[in-house]
Amino acid sequence: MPEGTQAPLVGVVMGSRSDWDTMQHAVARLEALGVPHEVRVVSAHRTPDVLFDYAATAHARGLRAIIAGAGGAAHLPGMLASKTAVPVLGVPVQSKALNGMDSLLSIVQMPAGIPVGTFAIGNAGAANAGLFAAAMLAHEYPAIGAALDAFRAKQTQDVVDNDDPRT
Ligand code: RP5
Repeated sequence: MPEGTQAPLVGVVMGSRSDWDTMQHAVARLEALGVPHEVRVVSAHRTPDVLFDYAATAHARGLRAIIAGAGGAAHLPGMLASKTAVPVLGVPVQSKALNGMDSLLSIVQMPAGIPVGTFAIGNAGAANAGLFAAAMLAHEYPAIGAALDAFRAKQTQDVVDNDDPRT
């Protein structure tokens, strides 16, 4: 669903434009499942005031989840979670220097009281964050639930139909 045709339910944010190669996989899943969403660059370090405003207004704007991707000193997901009770799904971007271990540990080691749901490093984490956000919405939005069920059924069938790795 293209941005702007319906009020976004999921915000996809990332610390830098350089994170898009990874975060596009979250957006692709949301688009495929018809989840209204928006996409923004919001940096914890370069635009902290934008981060605070994004988090402070997220609930009132109707966001039900925020998918936040960042790399290196990946403070974006945790800082968003510190400013809003809207669930934050953190995606560790695979950094060049440390292969994303820095990103993963920065996102996952939150203090008790401020939860961030942390996903795998890189493309798989981004894709799964998109699927997870859709699952969070599936009960309340049956069309999203049906799209998710269809995706999973097709995924399963594709494996069954291609079970000989030599062909
Ligand atoms: C983080 O620093 C971003 O999330 C990105 O993964 C990393 C590098 O950013 P750039 O220098 O490529 O803009 O804040």
